[in-house]
Amino acid sequence: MGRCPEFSLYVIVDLRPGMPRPPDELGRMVLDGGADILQLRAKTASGREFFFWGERLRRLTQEYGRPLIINDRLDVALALEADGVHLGQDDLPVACARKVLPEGIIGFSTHSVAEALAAEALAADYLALGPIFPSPSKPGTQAPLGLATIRQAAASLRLPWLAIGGINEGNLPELLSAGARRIAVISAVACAENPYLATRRLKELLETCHPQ
Ligand code: TZP
Ligand code: MG
Repeated sequence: MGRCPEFSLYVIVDLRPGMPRPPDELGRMVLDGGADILQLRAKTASGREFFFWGERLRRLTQEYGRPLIINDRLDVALALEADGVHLGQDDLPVACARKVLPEGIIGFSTHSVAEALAAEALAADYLALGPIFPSPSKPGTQAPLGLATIRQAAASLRLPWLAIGGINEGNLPELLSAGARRIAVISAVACAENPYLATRRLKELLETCHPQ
Protein backbone atom coordinates (compact mmCIF):
# COMPACT_ATOMS: atom_id res chain seq x y z
CA MET A 1 0.00 0.00 0.00
CA GLY A 2 2.92 2.37 -0.54
CA ARG A 3 3.35 4.85 2.26
CA CYS A 4 0.35 3.57 4.18
CA PRO A 5 0.74 0.35 6.18
CA GLU A 6 -1.98 -2.30 5.83
CA PHE A 7 -4.72 -1.58 8.37
CA SER A 8 -8.25 -2.54 9.25
CA LEU A 9 -9.15 -0.42 12.29
CA TYR A 10 -8.66 3.34 12.14
CA VAL A 11 -9.73 5.19 15.26
CA ILE A 12 -10.43 8.91 15.30
CA VAL A 13 -9.86 10.79 18.55
CA ASP A 14 -12.23 13.73 18.32
CA LEU A 15 -11.56 16.82 20.43
CA ARG A 16 -15.22 17.85 20.39
CA PRO A 17 -16.55 18.94 23.75
CA GLY A 18 -18.42 16.47 25.96
CA MET A 19 -16.32 13.39 25.28
CA PRO A 20 -16.23 11.11 28.33
CA ARG A 21 -12.42 10.83 28.56
CA PRO A 22 -9.35 12.99 27.95
CA PRO A 23 -7.90 12.37 24.45
CA ASP A 24 -4.63 10.86 25.68
CA GLU A 25 -6.40 8.43 28.02
CA LEU A 26 -8.67 7.36 25.15
CA GLY A 27 -5.68 7.12 22.80
CA ARG A 28 -3.86 4.68 25.05
CA MET A 29 -6.97 2.54 25.52
CA VAL A 30 -7.61 2.20 21.79
CA LEU A 31 -3.95 1.53 20.99
CA ASP A 32 -3.96 -1.18 23.66
CA GLY A 33 -7.17 -2.52 22.10
CA GLY A 34 -5.53 -2.89 18.69
CA ALA A 35 -6.25 0.27 16.68
CA ASP A 36 -3.91 0.25 13.67
CA ILE A 37 -3.97 3.98 13.00
CA LEU A 38 -4.94 6.96 15.15
CA GLN A 39 -6.35 10.17 13.75
CA LEU A 40 -6.69 13.40 15.70
CA ARG A 41 -9.70 15.50 14.68
CA ALA A 42 -10.63 18.94 15.99
CA LYS A 43 -13.43 20.85 14.32
CA THR A 44 -13.84 23.53 16.97
CA ALA A 45 -10.56 23.55 18.94
CA SER A 46 -7.99 26.31 18.49
CA GLY A 47 -4.72 25.57 16.72
CA ARG A 48 -3.03 25.75 20.13
CA GLU A 49 -5.30 23.13 21.63
CA PHE A 50 -5.03 20.93 18.54
CA PHE A 51 -1.24 21.06 18.82
CA PHE A 52 -1.28 20.45 22.59
CA TRP A 53 -3.18 17.18 22.25
CA GLY A 54 -1.36 16.33 19.05
CA GLU A 55 1.96 16.36 20.90
CA ARG A 56 0.61 13.94 23.49
CA LEU A 57 -0.88 11.60 20.91
CA ARG A 58 2.33 11.84 18.86
CA ARG A 59 4.33 10.51 21.82
CA LEU A 60 1.78 7.78 22.39
CA THR A 61 1.65 6.58 18.78
CA GLN A 62 5.45 6.57 18.65
CA GLU A 63 5.52 4.44 21.79
CA TYR A 64 3.17 1.94 20.10
CA GLY A 65 4.78 2.21 16.67
CA ARG A 66 1.49 3.17 14.96
CA PRO A 67 0.82 6.09 12.60
CA LEU A 68 -0.74 9.37 13.71
CA ILE A 69 -2.80 11.20 11.10
CA ILE A 70 -3.98 14.78 11.54
CA ASN A 71 -7.40 15.74 10.26
CA ASP A 72 -7.80 18.79 8.00
CA ARG A 73 -4.71 20.75 9.06
CA LEU A 74 -1.51 20.28 7.10
CA ASP A 75 0.21 22.93 9.22
CA VAL A 76 -0.54 21.01 12.42
CA ALA A 77 0.58 17.74 10.80
CA LEU A 78 3.88 19.35 9.81
CA ALA A 79 4.42 21.00 13.18
CA LEU A 80 3.88 17.65 14.93
CA GLU A 81 5.90 15.67 12.40
CA ALA A 82 2.84 13.44 12.19
CA ASP A 83 2.74 10.51 9.79
CA GLY A 84 0.17 12.13 7.58
CA VAL A 85 -2.89 14.25 7.05
CA HIS A 86 -6.52 13.49 6.24
CA LEU A 87 -8.19 15.96 3.89
CA GLY A 88 -11.80 16.63 2.99
CA GLN A 89 -13.40 18.00 -0.14
CA ASP A 90 -13.07 21.58 1.18
CA ASP A 91 -9.53 21.32 2.54
CA LEU A 92 -6.23 21.94 0.76
CA PRO A 93 -5.99 19.94 -2.47
CA VAL A 94 -4.36 16.53 -2.17
CA ALA A 95 -1.73 17.48 -4.78
CA CYS A 96 -0.70 20.45 -2.64
CA ALA A 97 -0.38 18.29 0.48
CA ARG A 98 1.59 15.71 -1.50
CA LYS A 99 4.15 18.39 -2.49
CA VAL A 100 4.61 19.33 1.14
CA LEU A 101 4.51 15.76 2.49
CA PRO A 102 6.15 13.63 -0.23
CA GLU A 103 6.53 10.66 2.10
CA GLY A 104 3.49 11.27 4.31
CA ILE A 105 0.27 9.29 4.41
CA ILE A 106 -2.53 11.27 2.79
CA GLY A 107 -6.17 10.32 3.19
CA PHE A 108 -9.10 11.89 1.36
CA SER A 109 -12.82 11.93 2.26
CA THR A 110 -15.43 11.00 -0.32
CA HIS A 111 -19.19 10.78 -0.10
CA SER A 112 -20.18 8.58 -3.03
CA VAL A 113 -18.62 5.86 -5.15
CA ALA A 114 -18.42 8.28 -8.10
CA GLU A 115 -16.51 10.76 -5.95
CA ALA A 116 -14.22 7.99 -4.71
CA LEU A 117 -13.54 6.74 -8.26
CA ALA A 118 -12.62 10.28 -9.31
CA ALA A 119 -10.40 10.62 -6.25
CA GLU A 120 -8.36 7.57 -7.23
CA ALA A 121 -6.55 9.78 -9.73
CA LEU A 122 -5.30 12.03 -6.91
CA ALA A 123 -2.13 11.40 -4.97
CA ALA A 124 -3.90 10.04 -1.87
CA ASP A 125 -2.87 6.80 -0.17
CA TYR A 126 -6.34 5.85 1.01
CA LEU A 127 -9.92 7.10 0.70
CA ALA A 128 -12.67 7.38 3.28
CA LEU A 129 -16.22 6.69 2.13
CA GLY A 130 -19.20 7.75 4.21
CA PRO A 131 -21.29 8.30 6.14
CA ILE A 132 -22.45 4.71 5.69
CA PHE A 133 -24.87 4.78 8.64
CA PRO A 134 -26.33 7.77 10.54
CA SER A 135 -23.43 9.24 12.48
CA PRO A 136 -23.67 10.73 15.96
CA SER A 137 -20.42 12.60 15.22
CA LYS A 138 -21.52 14.23 11.97
CA PRO A 139 -25.28 14.56 12.26
CA GLY A 140 -27.48 15.78 9.45
CA THR A 141 -24.77 16.61 6.93
CA GLN A 142 -25.59 13.96 4.36
CA ALA A 143 -27.99 11.06 3.93
CA PRO A 144 -26.30 7.79 4.93
CA LEU A 145 -24.99 5.89 1.92
CA GLY A 146 -25.95 2.43 3.14
CA LEU A 147 -24.71 -1.03 2.32
CA ALA A 148 -25.43 -0.88 -1.42
CA THR A 149 -22.68 1.73 -1.67
CA ILE A 150 -20.30 -0.59 0.17
CA ARG A 151 -21.02 -3.35 -2.36
CA GLN A 152 -20.36 -0.98 -5.26
CA ALA A 153 -17.20 0.36 -3.64
CA ALA A 154 -15.86 -3.13 -2.97
CA ALA A 155 -16.45 -4.05 -6.59
CA SER A 156 -14.96 -0.94 -8.16
CA LEU A 157 -12.34 0.84 -6.04
CA ARG A 158 -8.70 -0.06 -6.40
CA LEU A 159 -7.15 2.34 -3.90
CA PRO A 160 -7.45 1.22 -0.25
CA TRP A 161 -10.61 2.70 1.22
CA LEU A 162 -12.27 2.73 4.60
CA ALA A 163 -15.93 2.90 5.55
CA ILE A 164 -16.94 5.58 8.06
CA GLY A 165 -20.05 6.87 9.77
CA GLY A 166 -22.12 5.25 12.51
CA ILE A 167 -20.18 2.00 12.48
CA ASN A 168 -20.38 -0.09 15.64
CA GLU A 169 -20.12 -3.65 16.87
CA GLY A 170 -23.76 -4.26 15.96
CA ASN A 171 -23.61 -3.25 12.30
CA LEU A 172 -20.01 -4.25 11.56
CA PRO A 173 -20.85 -7.85 10.55
CA GLU A 174 -23.25 -6.72 7.79
CA LEU A 175 -20.76 -4.09 6.67
CA LEU A 176 -18.04 -6.72 6.35
CA SER A 177 -20.39 -9.07 4.50
CA ALA A 178 -21.08 -6.25 2.05
CA GLY A 179 -17.36 -6.08 1.27
CA ALA A 180 -15.78 -3.50 3.60
CA ARG A 181 -12.33 -4.40 4.92
CA ARG A 182 -11.34 -1.23 6.76
CA ILE A 183 -13.34 1.00 9.07
CA ALA A 184 -12.94 4.28 10.91
CA VAL A 185 -14.88 5.00 14.09
CA ILE A 186 -15.29 7.76 16.63
CA SER A 187 -18.23 7.14 18.97
CA ALA A 188 -18.22 3.34 18.91
CA VAL A 189 -15.07 3.46 21.01
CA ALA A 190 -14.94 6.97 22.50
CA CYS A 191 -18.45 6.70 23.97
CA ALA A 192 -18.17 3.05 24.99
CA GLU A 193 -18.15 2.17 28.66
CA ASN A 194 -14.79 0.52 28.08
CA PRO A 195 -13.00 1.86 24.97
CA TYR A 196 -10.27 -0.77 25.27
CA LEU A 197 -12.76 -3.63 25.09
CA ALA A 198 -14.84 -1.90 22.40
CA THR A 199 -11.73 -1.50 20.24
CA ARG A 200 -10.72 -5.12 20.81
CA ARG A 201 -14.13 -6.40 19.81
CA LEU A 202 -14.16 -4.35 16.59
CA LYS A 203 -10.66 -5.54 15.76
CA GLU A 204 -11.58 -9.17 16.42
CA LEU A 205 -14.60 -8.92 14.11
CA LEU A 206 -12.45 -7.34 11.40
CA GLU A 207 -9.80 -10.01 11.74
CA THR A 208 -12.25 -12.89 11.79
CA CYS A 209 -13.72 -11.70 8.54
CA HIS A 210 -10.51 -10.59 6.79
CA PRO A 211 -7.34 -11.97 8.41
CA GLN A 212 -4.42 -9.59 7.71
N1 TZP B 1 -16.99 11.47 8.16
C1 TZP B 1 -18.10 10.84 7.78
S1 TZP B 1 -18.98 10.25 9.10
C2 TZP B 1 -17.82 10.84 10.20
C3 TZP B 1 -16.81 11.47 9.52
C4 TZP B 1 -15.65 12.13 10.12
C5 TZP B 1 -17.93 10.68 11.67
C6 TZP B 1 -17.71 9.28 12.13
O1 TZP B 1 -17.96 9.18 13.51
P1 TZP B 1 -18.84 8.02 14.16
O2 TZP B 1 -19.09 8.50 15.57
O3 TZP B 1 -18.01 6.78 14.12
O4 TZP B 1 -20.10 7.92 13.34
MG1 MG C 1 -11.65 17.90 6.54
